[in-house]
Amino acid sequence: MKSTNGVLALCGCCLLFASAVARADDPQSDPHAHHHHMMQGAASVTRTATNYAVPDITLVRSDGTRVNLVQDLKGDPRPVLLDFIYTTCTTICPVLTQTFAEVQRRLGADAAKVKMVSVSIDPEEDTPARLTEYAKRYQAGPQWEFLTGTLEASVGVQRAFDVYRGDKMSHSPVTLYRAAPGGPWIRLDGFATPDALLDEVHQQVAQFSQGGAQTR
Ligand SMILES: [Cu+2]
Repeated sequence: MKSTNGVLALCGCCLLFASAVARADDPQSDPHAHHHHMMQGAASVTRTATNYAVPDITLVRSDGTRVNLVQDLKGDPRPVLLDFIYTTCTTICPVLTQTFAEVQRRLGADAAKVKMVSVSIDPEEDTPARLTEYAKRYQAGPQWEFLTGTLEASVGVQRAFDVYRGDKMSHSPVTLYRAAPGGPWIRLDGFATPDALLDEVHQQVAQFSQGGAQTR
């Protein structure tokens, strides 16, 4: 059962990615070109400003704490990077998570001035303990929280940010960025590079530092 799911997940990701690349780089004769693109993060990224309302949904953080998203995101003045992942994914999610890890590394001490949130789209498998282990694997700092919860809650959050695609096998890479509470979300479809995310974040971090706002 488990291995079957794994195979399906891989195929879903590859098919999805292959079709995305085929659209972007048509004509595309190399059937494995998407793997190269994925490794380099060079596939095209679409950037759009959106007005998603943060859903009033309670999730569970990897440390077991219940977290209401509205309170969590409204009550925090920091810029927010948000993505959706599951820990057993072997295709898209490792790339997204590695990208967040790289952003964290390059921000250095300034990482504390940014909030990073990864929401599991496979909450039944991704227990808080699993997420803790996953976070450790990527050396996630205290500014980066990993959230799970009920399937209903996870789907609700995915719908609120328009990333729900029916099941985890058909997910696509999306990163969301919000500069400040109440502001619009920037949606990056595709594999946003660490450089691209740092570009979004840097100006905000500089302002934030000058304002002397408190960090947690
Ligand atoms: Cu994935």
